[in-house]
Amino acid sequence: MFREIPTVLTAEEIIDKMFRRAKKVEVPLSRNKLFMHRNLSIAKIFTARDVAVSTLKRYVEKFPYINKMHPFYRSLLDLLVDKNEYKKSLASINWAVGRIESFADKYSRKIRGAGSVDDILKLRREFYGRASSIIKDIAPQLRYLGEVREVMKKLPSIEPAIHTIVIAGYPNVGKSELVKKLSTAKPEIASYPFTTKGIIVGHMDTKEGRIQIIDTPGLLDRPLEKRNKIEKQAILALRYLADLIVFLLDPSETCGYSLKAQEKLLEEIRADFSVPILVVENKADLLCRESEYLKISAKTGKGVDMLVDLIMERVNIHSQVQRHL
Ligand SMILES: Nc1nc2c(ncn2[C@@H]2O[C@H](COP(=O)(O)OP(=O)(O)OP(=O)(O)O)[C@@H](O)[C@H]2O)c(=O)[nH]1
Ligand SMILES: [Mg+2]
Repeated sequence: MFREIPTVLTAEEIIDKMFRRAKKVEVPLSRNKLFMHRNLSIAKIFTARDVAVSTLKRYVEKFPYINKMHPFYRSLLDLLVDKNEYKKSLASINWAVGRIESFADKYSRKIRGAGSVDDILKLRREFYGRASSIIKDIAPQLRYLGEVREVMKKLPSIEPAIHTIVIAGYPNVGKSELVKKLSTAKPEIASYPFTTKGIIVGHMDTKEGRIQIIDTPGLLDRPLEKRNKIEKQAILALRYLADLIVFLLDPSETCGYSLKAQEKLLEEIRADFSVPILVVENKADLLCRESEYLKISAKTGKGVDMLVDLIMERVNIHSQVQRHL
């Protein structure tokens, strides 16, 4: 989705590109020196203008409008970039385009009326100076857009229209291990908490079509205002994407957190989200307690087939409800 955003050049790079192209411009030789210099300088000015304008316009066109995005992306970007700064940067770039165009017009007109080669060369240099300083003025905005691009490039590619299962739970309970078993995603798995730092998307191909499986960063049981940016991404996935939440508990407590704390988080999630929740106990190879929940081991694969059946049951019910709506 965000792959089309072009690399953002620095102000210096744009200026270099502008002059490099202008330098190559040639016009047919003519005995009328004044006429020839006029044509040459105007052609150079227009080339410099075209390079700057096309480079900058592309940014304005290709950087997406945050307000037109799916609410998940809108909220995610709100969390990860300064939306006002982003909008202002694009507006400044648009402003620069207008200024460069109008200076190009003005100086080409002046050159047409110039009476000597010296005047023509002076006017051309003046245009170059003006255009360069406009581009230098927007150097911070170009730098900021470059940073936003890096953030956008790393955003997960979500398809909001397809059925989506979000895997949630405390840190280190085995969410990523499960997502890896269930889907095409290859998340990092490690024996310490907060391994997953963003939303990771995988797919599962089923009879009902493609399903999205989303790995989320671990959540601690604490109020939203205390949550860090990493945890907040998990909350956004639950809020905007989940058709079903698979909530993983780790009764072995090898994750480093008590089962009690994990269950408290589960209750909070039940209270905060009106999405169906499937509670699953992981690490059954280490500990299997008596409870009403499905027991699996994401590591050995035990019980994972059963989990897939349960997920498919929910997907079928959901699809039927949707068909009747
Ligand atoms: N014995 C056993 N270990 C498991 C099982 N599932 C996961 N683990 C281990 O638990 C540790 C954490 O697994 P992850 O999948 O990274 O956990 P996570 O919930 O994604 O963790 P965060 O991304 O930090 O929130 C890793 O060392 C896994 O190998 C399981 O079923 N049995
Ligand atoms: Mg993880």
